[in-house]
Amino acid sequence: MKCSECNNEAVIYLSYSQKFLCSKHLSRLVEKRVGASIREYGMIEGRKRIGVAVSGGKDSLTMLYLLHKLLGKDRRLKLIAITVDEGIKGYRDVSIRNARRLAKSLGIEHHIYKFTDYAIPMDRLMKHKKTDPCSYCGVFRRWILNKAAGELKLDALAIGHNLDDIIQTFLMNMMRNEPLRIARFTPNGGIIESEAFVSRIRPLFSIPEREVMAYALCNNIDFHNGECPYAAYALRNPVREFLNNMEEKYPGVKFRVLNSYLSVLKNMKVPENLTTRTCITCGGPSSTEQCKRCILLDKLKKQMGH
Ligand code: Q46
Ligand code: ZN
Ligand code: ZN
Repeated sequence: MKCSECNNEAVIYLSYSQKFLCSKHLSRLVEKRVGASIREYGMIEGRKRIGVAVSGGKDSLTMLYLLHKLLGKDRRLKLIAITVDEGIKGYRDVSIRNARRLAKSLGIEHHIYKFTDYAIPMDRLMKHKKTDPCSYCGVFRRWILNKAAGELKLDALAIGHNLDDIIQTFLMNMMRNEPLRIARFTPNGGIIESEAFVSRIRPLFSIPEREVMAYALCNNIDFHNGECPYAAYALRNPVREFLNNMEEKYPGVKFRVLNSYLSVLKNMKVPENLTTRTCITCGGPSSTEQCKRCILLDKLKKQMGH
């Protein structure tokens, strides 16, 4: 098939716009849309030091590549890549190499923060606990990223969530009746996120997963394609499947869900009683006396006999 915009061979068909696109035109579309999202949501306005969370997978490396391409020439800005090493052998140790390679080739400073230093490595933890790895992992990773943001004096932290991730999370938060989480998971920091937490920006929020994948392949981004051995998303998998089936039957449905989500966000009221305190153990921000990471860590250490 030929590209709908030129005579080149097409690499992807976009059913929502009924277009075939070649590598050049797909790249142009993605870059234009990401640039527009960054501007529309003021993701870098007034910010100088932008952290980029890179795991080494396709989304985060595409995000690093794109941010460098779109913003790299702006001398007022500094991009700093951060990888969290959760201590998962055969998975994260491999993907870290991809992250390191790309950061190095783009000339971007790269820092690695390890669970071994601030939490319990996932491989060790999973020898004792067999349930719900991602909830432990998520609490520790969030704490570490916030600590990294403080140490590296970041004004914002870019997270590589694509359109599919965003709408899956939106539906999951509705299914769990977690309206506050909907408010927190925004393209540009959370409307209820306290100032004690670094603002998270999501430059890929309007790019469907398959377009991120196509962009990475077309631009020779050398990403790690493995899956975490503990990826046990009980709810995410059926939600992903449901949305993919809907998109196949009704092209454009994913964008419509995204737009509903953005409208809901605009109309959400900010709760007033969300005060931030200081964790008595680590000194980090917390809504309770001790932060979630420290509570978990104490509990796990006791259970694991430390
Ligand atoms: S690393 Fe950690 Fe993920 Fe593995 S244990 Fe779950 S949250 S799946 S991105
Ligand atoms: Zn073309
Ligand atoms: Zn703490």
